[in-house]
Amino acid sequence: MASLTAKTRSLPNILITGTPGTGKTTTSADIAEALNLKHLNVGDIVKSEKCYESRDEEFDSYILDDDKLIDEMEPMVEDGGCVVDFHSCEMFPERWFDLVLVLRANTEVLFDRLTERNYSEKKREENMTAEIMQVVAEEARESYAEEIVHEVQSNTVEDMEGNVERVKQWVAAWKQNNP
Ligand code: DAT
Repeated sequence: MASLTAKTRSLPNILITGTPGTGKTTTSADIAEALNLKHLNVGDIVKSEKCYESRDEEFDSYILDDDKLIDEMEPMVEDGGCVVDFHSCEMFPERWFDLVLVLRANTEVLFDRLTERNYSEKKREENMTAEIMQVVAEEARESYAEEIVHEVQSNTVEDMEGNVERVKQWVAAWKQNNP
């Protein structure tokens, strides 16, 4: 059976992406709770379903098995209603998502969050450089239609509340347009 597309999903799928520490998991959990959607933490799926080829000790990260990950996730997302939370976005099929939010954080804010998380200096530097270079934002713009990608600030609690509110309004509009 062909996969469902935006036209046949009864609820939208939302991708929350950004450099580690920008607030994806916290924001995704809030959105899922506020809208009664399913929060899919892709990092957890990668580990629990072993969707990796190997582990990169130096960077304390996994080398993904993209095909396995997509196969595992396809049935989870096909009916819609998912908030997908991951620090990368280019491996997902474009048709999965109706909205892509790229969370951004200032350098000092990210430094503090990653330090609190006990990241090694190397991993912290790598992620801060990625944020400064806008790696995830570029990746999102290259992978999805321009009009569905929104870059938003995630430095403060007020930012986060505003982002959740914005998604609530967007979902309400989506429902009206996709009765
Ligand atoms: P990510 O999933 O992107 O790695 P997270 O949701 O785990 O990030 O957040 C990292 C830490 O920063 C966590 O302690 C919650 C805090 N945080 C995230 N977004 C925030 C925001 N907009 N304002 C204040 N604190 C935030």
